[in-house]
Order: sequence, then C-alpha cells, then structure tokens
Amino acid sequence: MSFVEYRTEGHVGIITMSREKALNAINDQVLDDLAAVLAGVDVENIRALIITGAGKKAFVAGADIGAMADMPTDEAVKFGRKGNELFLKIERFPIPVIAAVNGFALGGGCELSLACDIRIASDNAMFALPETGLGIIPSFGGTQRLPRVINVGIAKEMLYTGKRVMADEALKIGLVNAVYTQDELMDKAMELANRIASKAPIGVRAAKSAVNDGIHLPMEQAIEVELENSGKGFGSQDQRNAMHAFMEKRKPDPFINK
Ligand code: DAK
Repeated sequence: MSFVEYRTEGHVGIITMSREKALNAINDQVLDDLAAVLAGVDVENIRALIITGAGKKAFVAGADIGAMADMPTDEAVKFGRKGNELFLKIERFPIPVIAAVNGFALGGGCELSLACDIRIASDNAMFALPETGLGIIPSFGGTQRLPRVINVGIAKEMLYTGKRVMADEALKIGLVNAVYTQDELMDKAMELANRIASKAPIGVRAAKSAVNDGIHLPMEQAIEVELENSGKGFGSQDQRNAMHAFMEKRKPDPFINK
C-alpha cells in the first residue's frame, strides 16, 4: 500500500499525501512513496503538479514523531538526507509544483510546502516549524527555505518560537499566494495549474530554471542565467507558432512542448 497517491487530469498531475490516520505525517516509507511517484511523472505531457493532503485536517502534520523519538543519530542523518534529496528534487522539478495546503502544514509538512514553487491554502490551514519545542531544528530545509520565502525576522520568530501561523496571517506575510475555503481549494489549485499548463511549456520551464538558478547570484551572473534559459524557448516550434499567431491576429495553435 502506498502512502502517496497520484492521478492526472489533462496536463495536470495531482499528488496526494495519503496517510490520513497520522495526519499524513512523513516517515521513511512516505519519502520512498513520494520519490516513486515523482519518478513516474510523465514530464513530457504533464505541465504542472499539485501536492495536497488526504482528508480535511492536514496537508502534512510533520515528520513522524513516533518514528524519530528513539531513532539513532546515524539513522536520523540518513532520514534527513533522504528528505533533503527529495525536497530538492521537488524544488528543481522541471515543471511548476503547487502546494495546495488543506490544513496542518507543520514541521516537515511546512518544509514540503516550502520546496514547492507556489503555496495556496484553505482557510483552516496552519503553518509552523515547532521543532525547537521537540529539542531539534527543522532538517528538511526549513531553516534555509523559510527565510528565503518570507521576511528573515518573521522566519526567525517562527523558527525560535514554533509560532503557529494561520492562513490569513500566512497570506499577509507572503507565505501563501491566496486563501480559499476548503471546498474551493482544489478547484482553485486546478485553475492555477491549468493557467500554467495553457502557456508554452518550454517558456514556463525556462522561467522556473531562470528564477531558481539565478536568484542567489550577483546580477551580472544572474542575467547570464536568464539569457541561457531564454535560448531554450527561442527558435522552438511553440515560439514561432505563438509569435506568428500574434502577427496574424489569431490564437496560437495548441502548444506542443517542442
Ligand atoms: N507524527 C506522528 N504522528 C502524528 C503527527 C506527527 N507529526 N501528527 C499527528 N500525528 C498522529 C497523532 O499521533 C494521532 O495518532 P493516533 O493517536 O490517532 O494514533 C493522529 O495523528 C491524529 O492526531 P491528533 O489526535 O493529535 O489530532 P488533533 O487534531 O488533536 O491535533 C495536531 C492535531 C496536528 C495539532 C497534533 O497532532 C500535533 O501537534 N501533531 C504534531 C505536530 C508537530 O509537532 N509536527 C512537527 C513534527 S517535527 C529531521 C528530519 C525532519 C525533521 C526533523 C529532523 N532529521 C533528519 C534530524 C522534521 C521534524 C518535524 O516535522
């Protein structure tokens, strides 16, 4: 039995963290199952991914505390590495990944959402990094990604105190792009994913690479990264199609990712 489900709707892939009895908490098997699902995504055809949690309570309530309570340090390091490799894969996945946060996003769950390109949330969502209260720190990238997504001081307050941030505050501090009711959340996530999927995949993928690879570089190097990525779209069939359609005052033919 897998703890991670995957289905597709048109050009959109939907990943559901499905360990509902434990509020979708992440153990070793969850990491393996998520890795297997990602490895199976047909990136030629799929143009956006959504990650959400099963049930109405949680996106992911964290790494599995029961599994970690008596874990030997060497195993904890292995668990951390596995999580880090996987979350890096999500961050660098060739297509955009949207976290549809439908409830608790605590500890490792908050970190999973931070590895995604865009976060949207339901009005009952709650974000926190409560690890210092457990005698540890976030170890799936939370100390690094949170201060790169939101203001450093607010990130440090969340890290040092484990402060719980509800959906409306998450919106205010820029942790999420939008908040919807629980019933609306997946429709809105699909709407956003389909808006991304309607654009030329070569352009969208190049934009993701340009942002990810350039954001921490000095501007001179960063604009070179942009130029390299710009070359991926230029000369493509989708670019020729879209620009000629504009000149001919008609809609472009459907994009083919070539
Ligand atoms: N781990 C394991 N089980 C969990 C869980 C978690 N993080 N969160 C919830 N559950 C389980 C509960 O134990 C309960 O199981 P049963 O008792 O029914 O068997 C079930 O889910 C339902 O939870 P509750 O009965 O507690 O539900 P409530 O609505 O009353 O409360 C809650 C919901 C989310 C407020 C509460 O469950 C809670 O506080 N959960 C823990 C949240 C948390 O502290 N999350 C952060 C975990 S620390 C590292 C790698 C990674 C990390 C650290 C180090 N290294 C490699 C070194 C990451 C750390 C974390 O994520």
